[in-house]
Amino acid sequence: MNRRSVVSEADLSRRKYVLAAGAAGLSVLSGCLIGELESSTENGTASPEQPSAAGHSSPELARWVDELSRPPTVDPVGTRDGQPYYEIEMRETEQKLHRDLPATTVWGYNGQYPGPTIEAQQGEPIYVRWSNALPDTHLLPVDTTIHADDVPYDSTGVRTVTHLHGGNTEADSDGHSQAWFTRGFQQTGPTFEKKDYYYVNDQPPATLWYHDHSLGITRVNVYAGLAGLYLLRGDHEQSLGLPAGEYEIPLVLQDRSVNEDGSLYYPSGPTSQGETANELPEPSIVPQFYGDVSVVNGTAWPRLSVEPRKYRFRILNGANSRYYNLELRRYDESTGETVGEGPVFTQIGTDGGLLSQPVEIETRLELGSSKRADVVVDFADYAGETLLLHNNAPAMYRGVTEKSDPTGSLTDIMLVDVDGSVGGTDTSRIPNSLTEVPKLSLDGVDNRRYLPLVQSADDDGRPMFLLGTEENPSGWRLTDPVTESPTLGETELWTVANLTGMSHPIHLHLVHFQVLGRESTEYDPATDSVDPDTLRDPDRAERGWNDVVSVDPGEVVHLLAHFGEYDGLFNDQTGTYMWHCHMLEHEEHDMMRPIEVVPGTDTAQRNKDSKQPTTDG
Ligand SMILES: [Cu+2]
Repeated sequence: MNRRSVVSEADLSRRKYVLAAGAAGLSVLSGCLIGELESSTENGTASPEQPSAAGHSSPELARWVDELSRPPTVDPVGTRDGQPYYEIEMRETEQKLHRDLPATTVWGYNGQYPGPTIEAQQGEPIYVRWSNALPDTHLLPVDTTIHADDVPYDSTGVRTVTHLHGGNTEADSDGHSQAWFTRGFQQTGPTFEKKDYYYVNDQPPATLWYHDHSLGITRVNVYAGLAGLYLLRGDHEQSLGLPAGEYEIPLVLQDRSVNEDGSLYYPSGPTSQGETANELPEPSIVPQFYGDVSVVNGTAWPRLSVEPRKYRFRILNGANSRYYNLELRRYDESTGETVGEGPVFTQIGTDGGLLSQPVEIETRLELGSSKRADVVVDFADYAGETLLLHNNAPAMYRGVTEKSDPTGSLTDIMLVDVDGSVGGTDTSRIPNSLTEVPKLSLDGVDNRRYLPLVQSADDDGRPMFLLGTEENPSGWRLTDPVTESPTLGETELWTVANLTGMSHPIHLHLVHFQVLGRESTEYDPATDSVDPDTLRDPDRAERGWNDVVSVDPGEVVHLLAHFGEYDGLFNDQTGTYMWHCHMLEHEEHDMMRPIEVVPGTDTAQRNKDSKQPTTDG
């Protein structure tokens, strides 16, 4: 069942109100919206020929002329304390994104875009030295007013810091946004602690990824190419018989805009998007970014050849702002038309690891920015056919504004050619039972928080989104005092209420949470209790460990998060982490807040008792 099909009338009336409020500020981006406010929020499939949000159109590129490439895996360079030690250097490089485009200057980990895949094993810690060999100045427009009090924009060198997204990681290795460093560690940010990051890998096997998280320039650092996958594997998971080796393929989905000379295009401000704006800084941050070129694993509109058998795909939404809502469709390449349904996605895992049971995705696979899906697709019935990986998520996802979306959908993502015959016998399988996912329950909750997502404006009158609390529903800035200080060993209920005009993918560092359920923003934390029986259930594919949750406009999502080891899974950590919207333009301005995990009274004993787990979840 698609949870979105069960929105009450009350939801809808409330939704109109909040959307009207939220849309006002968005007009800076997309011009006149008011006539569209009453239109339905159903997804439409817009023409892919529409220009990008920035009023910039990338050159016409022939589709499906380049093969999909697979990011290489990276080997350790040695050991440290008996554990694998990696050195991964960020540097500028030139890379062909498309046959007909000149090479594009990108930034890549080890000079590769996307970065090389780190393959780690559950229970085996690794060290990584992320080093910075980037040029003195940025490749893309940088708005020096964003966190201007905390960021030395006038100093030489590009600031970077790498966050392992989904890692249950010690705070000093988490990639705090102010733990940045410049080339050769010449200059370091106020929370910088160490050069060699330590990943304990004491969590269920999962599809993690790493990316830049540097304060004020995360959006442009990631856009320049600083992102890669981190696959945490486990003995149990590897014994399941899932498709493996050449039949396991990562798909890093991104949208980009390019210029005729092949260079990356990123808008220097909303004024360059064709709107009238007040006097804005130059460059100025844009509220959202939507590119008009689909890039998968660093190649524009690629095609992939598969055998008619099962494949495992590790799909990451690595886009700055864009949502993807995916399905495979039969495709007639001579007409460019889709001609029927293709194979379904069988989802076996989400952000934090395997689901307990496989889930057939009956509608579409929704991925907000930074969300991962571990899926199996069986191409056996499609021998000799061509399939299109099709997206119908508009920009400004699930807001009324999506109908006036100036970018349209980026509908065509990737082409899949299914060979006429299978190379060998397909012995892979999808077991009915994948793992045990211990349940977090409302009964075990020690502390509750109400966290509204709200729209605001900055001193220049630019729209911005903030995270609030029950005490301050109008929202906090990033550098306001810490308001979320969970105690190690405790379980919390986080009630996230979206009072803005579009969906936001909300990400917590450190912990993986479970989605208890959803209701409308009629919910009042002062008077209403949370009754699981009256909530809309989480999507079936959400019933595992998540670190990103999509919160639609007018919607409240109740999350259960346990801080520390839980039922033999995860590990105890204290210190400062972040939580934020993962639309990078939102995170930067200013939809990000600290989490300070504080020790509990029995923490010392728990640390003494904790052991490396021998099972994977
Ligand atoms: Cu957001």
